[in-house]
Amino acid sequence: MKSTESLVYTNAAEATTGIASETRIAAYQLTDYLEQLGVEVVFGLCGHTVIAFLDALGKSRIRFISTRHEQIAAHAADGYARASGKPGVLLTHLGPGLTNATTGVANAALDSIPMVVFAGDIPSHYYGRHPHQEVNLHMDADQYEIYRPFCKRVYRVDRVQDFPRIVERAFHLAVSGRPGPVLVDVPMDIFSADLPVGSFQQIPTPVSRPALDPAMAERIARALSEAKRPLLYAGGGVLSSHATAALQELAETLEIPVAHTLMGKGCLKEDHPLLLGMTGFWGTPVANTFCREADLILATGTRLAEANSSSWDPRFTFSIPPTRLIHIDIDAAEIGRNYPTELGAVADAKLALEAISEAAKGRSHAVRPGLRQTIAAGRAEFSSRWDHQWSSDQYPLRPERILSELHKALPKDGFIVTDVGWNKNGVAQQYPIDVPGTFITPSGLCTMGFGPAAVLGVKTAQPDRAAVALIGDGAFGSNMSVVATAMEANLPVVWVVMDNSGFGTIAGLEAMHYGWSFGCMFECNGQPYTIDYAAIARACGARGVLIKNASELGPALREALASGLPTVIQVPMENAPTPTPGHWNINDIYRNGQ
Ligand SMILES: Cc1ncc(C[n+]2csc(CCOP(=O)(O)OP(=O)(O)O)c2C)c(N)n1
Repeated sequence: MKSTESLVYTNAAEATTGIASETRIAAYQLTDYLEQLGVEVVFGLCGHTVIAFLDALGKSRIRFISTRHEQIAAHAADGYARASGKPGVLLTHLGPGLTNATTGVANAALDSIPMVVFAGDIPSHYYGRHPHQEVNLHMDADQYEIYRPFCKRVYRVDRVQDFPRIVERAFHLAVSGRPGPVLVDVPMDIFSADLPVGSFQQIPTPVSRPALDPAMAERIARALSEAKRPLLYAGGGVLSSHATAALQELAETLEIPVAHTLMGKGCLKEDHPLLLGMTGFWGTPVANTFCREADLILATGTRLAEANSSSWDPRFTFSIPPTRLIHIDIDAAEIGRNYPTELGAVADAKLALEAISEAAKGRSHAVRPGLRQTIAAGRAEFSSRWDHQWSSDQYPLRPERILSELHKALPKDGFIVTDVGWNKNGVAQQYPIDVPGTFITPSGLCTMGFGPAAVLGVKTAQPDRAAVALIGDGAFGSNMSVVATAMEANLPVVWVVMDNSGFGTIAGLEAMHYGWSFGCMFECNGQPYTIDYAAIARACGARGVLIKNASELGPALREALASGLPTVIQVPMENAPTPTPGHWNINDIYRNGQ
């Protein structure tokens, strides 16, 4: 670690005016401040607009993880935030750097992940002259506006005096209320400008989370205790606010079954007798049925999104009304948006569920004979449709066999990071998650390319725990430079590439409606085109293993996890769809014209 003390010097202008205040270049004061905030890592990619900041970072205690594409850096910062509980920090160049990162930042935004994005910008004295690499065809000096639709706030720092306040605001906003990304767009001359020493002083104020008022907690507890068929519905907010223990207590106190969203997976241990599973298109039949037949649902930390709600079609998942809905969320905008809601409350999920659970103690509830047996039977019936595949010796492998080998090899507290495709849907539906927060997946934006990159951030945050990215070959192929970054940053992650030589999920969807998979499979001269991903990994200096027989996968996974080196395990796999017990309205829209 190099000292930054030598960088403190007296501003020349002030020296001539005789004012003795010391100044120091903003970029160095910024990194000191980030250290003070507890920032331990910045993910990013360089450009001429940010090298002043890079110099300061290099001389600080903060780690800089340099990726080969800004989208990777953004997903890695997102994964870091999910696994650490702290905001991810991203650094990008202007123009193409800023636009490359948009997908990753938007993905974080739609999953309510806290992130602060520092983007270099053109020198402020060139506003209006359309300098090198500026996006400016609509308005002068407004490229930061590209981030407006998905950031909680976009700041451009026009005066160096405002820099400390804006950075403090960015960290405050990223983590408070409904978390999300905030952009701090920094004209490159601002990084290099002088500021009085000590300008970055204000630390974001600790903000208490909104609680549920006791009268409301009593009212909700009473409504749940009096309902005939109540149901607790848990979203990602239950996990991010660490409300799983409170959820379990409430469920057990009033003997209420629990269903969850994609991001709510892990809200109860997989073998909990009141756990129904995920709802929606890729959910489980028993979860959909219980939701549809409930007379009262308490939904917490969810936006009742389309995929989890079977496109809001009352025949499949939720039938509200006649089901009554009570909805608790940190964001008032989510309440009442998709369903008529009897009662809404803006509150932190943990505080709310704790209060309701407390208010529920000692209350009687309707007797529901056979509830646990009905749940167990429903779950067993569904798993009987596919659990024989968990031991299938077929080659190319059945996807379920890949899940079973992963489940055996991965420690319980290991992370399973998915992408989109069979991996996300199959894990959400069929893979037992017992430790909350170990399932990391892109939900809102469902970005192909998330998993291979996010796992880098997960491992950075939790270096002592295993981190496996279970991803399709489409996702891995979209940006294979993650392997180079893992090597450079010494991140021994494992990518399990489920290789079906195509964008399998979409190929299957097209085949179902149109009888072929035009534009979805990987082909060269009309023949299936496969890539030796394992060889690519080896070319990067990492480990690469091609699975040639189903029995090789278990040992390969264990070796990879023990190796201490980044490893790509390429698993040829049948393109078999996940069951879809719910509904997705797209299937009503396709029309075949031939
Ligand atoms: C960036 C992006 N582009 C396109 C899509 C649409 N999409 C959804 S699933 C999918 C296929 C993913 O293929 P692969 O990673 O091989 O997984 P598989 O479906 O074969 O399991 C695509 C292209 C997306 N979600 N994200």
